[in-house]
Amino acid sequence: MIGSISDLEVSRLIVREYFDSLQESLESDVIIVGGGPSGLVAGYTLADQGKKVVIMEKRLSPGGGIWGGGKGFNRVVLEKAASEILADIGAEAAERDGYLVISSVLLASALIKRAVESGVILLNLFAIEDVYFNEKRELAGVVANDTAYRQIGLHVDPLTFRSKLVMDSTGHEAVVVNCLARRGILQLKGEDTMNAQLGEEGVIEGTREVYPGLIVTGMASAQLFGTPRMGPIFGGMLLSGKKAARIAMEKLG
Ligand code: 48F
Repeated sequence: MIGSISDLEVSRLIVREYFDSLQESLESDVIIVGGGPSGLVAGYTLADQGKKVVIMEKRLSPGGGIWGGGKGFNRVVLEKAASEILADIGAEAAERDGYLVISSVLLASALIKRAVESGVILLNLFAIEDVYFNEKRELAGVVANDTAYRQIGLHVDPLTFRSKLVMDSTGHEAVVVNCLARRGILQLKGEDTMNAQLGEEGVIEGTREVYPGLIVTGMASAQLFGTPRMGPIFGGMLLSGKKAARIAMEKLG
């Protein structure tokens, strides 16, 4: 027997639980814009160390470019350097010809599960459209709207969320970096042509604080610094998330 159900109580539980965590998310240590591989790894690594982290993802499902594997074939490849991260998230990969190969569905879902269970507040259907500067002109938050309003072109004003640090983890779109670039604060080079070796090295190297309060991760760093794209190899993205979390911890103390 499933027991007796009150439709109203179902609605009440959803509204109460959701708005409690929305209220919590208004002020945090780190807002990570984009729930792809680099953002998810950075998120749970910081939350594990007691930081209050909010990940804002414009789509319904976090996971970014992982789901699509290569050309929609649902497998991704990682360098062995990422094996500790895979063990930590409980996702087993097969070792093949010196690389790790894993189902893209397993990798995406294991990263999402790990992030949510670490205490990250994950807000999906949140599209970041601008940034917030404090009086010292440091980046200190983001301006978020509902993905659906943006898609249908409704004029609805966004809300502001404050944080000590912001990460641009929006991949190829480099949304936060573009907010600064269109004001002439940062110069965007645009990612270079495909080369997995140089691309992976470039992404890790380019993961850093690029403006007071702003750390770039993953492909957003390639967009900013003009390093190559790399296709469906993901070790660099996971390690970029780890590096970003290390930089954030140094800044937050
Ligand atoms: O693109 P994405 O997976 O970022 P990443 O961590 O990883 C890149 C790889 O997936 C792949 C690659 C691998 O070798 O080249 O591309 O750098 O995830 C970025 C996430 O940001 C979300 C987007 O939906 C995706 O899930 N996003 C993009 N724009 C916004 C956003 C926005 N305005 N607001 C919130 N989220």
